[in-house]
Amino acid sequence: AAALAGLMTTTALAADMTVGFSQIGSESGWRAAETTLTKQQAEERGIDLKFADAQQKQENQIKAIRSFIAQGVDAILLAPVVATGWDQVLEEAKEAEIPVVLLDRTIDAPDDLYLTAVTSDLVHEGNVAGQWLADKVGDEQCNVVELQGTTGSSPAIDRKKGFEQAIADHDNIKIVRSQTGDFTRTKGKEVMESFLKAENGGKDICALYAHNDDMAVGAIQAIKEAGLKPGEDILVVSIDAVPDIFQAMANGEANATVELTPNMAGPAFDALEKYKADGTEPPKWIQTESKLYTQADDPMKVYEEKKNLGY
Ligand code: GYE
Repeated sequence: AAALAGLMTTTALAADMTVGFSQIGSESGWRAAETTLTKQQAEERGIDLKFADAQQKQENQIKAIRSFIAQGVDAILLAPVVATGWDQVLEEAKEAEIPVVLLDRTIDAPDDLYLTAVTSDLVHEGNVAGQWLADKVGDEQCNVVELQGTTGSSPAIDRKKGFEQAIADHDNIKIVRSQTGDFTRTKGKEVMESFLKAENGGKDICALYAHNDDMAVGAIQAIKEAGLKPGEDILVVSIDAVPDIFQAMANGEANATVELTPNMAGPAFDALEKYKADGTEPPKWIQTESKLYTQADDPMKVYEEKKNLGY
């Protein structure tokens, strides 16, 4: 009887909850780590995870959400590639009484269309990056080039806003060029090449602010190919704290990064399990921490630690 009971429990656990996950894609090392950790957490918790990769297209995310609704999943995780255009499909999820949890990005929609959003304070991340640069350059003239994240995404909008807030009182610091690199290494390199050409071969550029480390790593390659020293001739500050930026810091080629945890699924699954168990509504925003890392923080030690965290 005990053995059978044990079997029953295991079976029951396996069917505990079915969750559909509409993931943006794998545009960055950070996003790939988020996917790995989400799958690991689902496995550990006996959650049946239905995974859909949208290749960074909103229409694919909307299709995936509709398919999850049709399958009658218990809950949906959504990392929304852009901030607008979700109302209709989230209304359909609400109609079907399927709770939606947003991961790592927010949307411009009434907050009764989602259970909670698990994200960092994206404006604060931009603030921290801008403050670091202001402290670093003091009163020196500093022309900045900016690699923005995906156009229309909440991180691109908010990280820009936060950085501009932080440098607003420093007339010596100016953003002279700003363009999207779509959060990827390839595009980050390409756009940085155009910035270098447009700015006297890069001699007039004091610093790069990249909305994520992957674009910064691509840009570092471009700066080296232009015969300049990243991290010295052109300061490099970015966001995510993925392992490779610590490798660059150890080489003196990057200066600072603001950490974004890839473990958004932990708090998301906690909130969903509680909501399912006793109807407890979580807060509409579950905020994850942001921490500044610089070359002074033993980058190779951090690199080794990060390498075991799903990257
Ligand atoms: O910084 C970047 C990914 O949505 C905040 O998306 C996230 C961003 C992250 O492409 O690496």
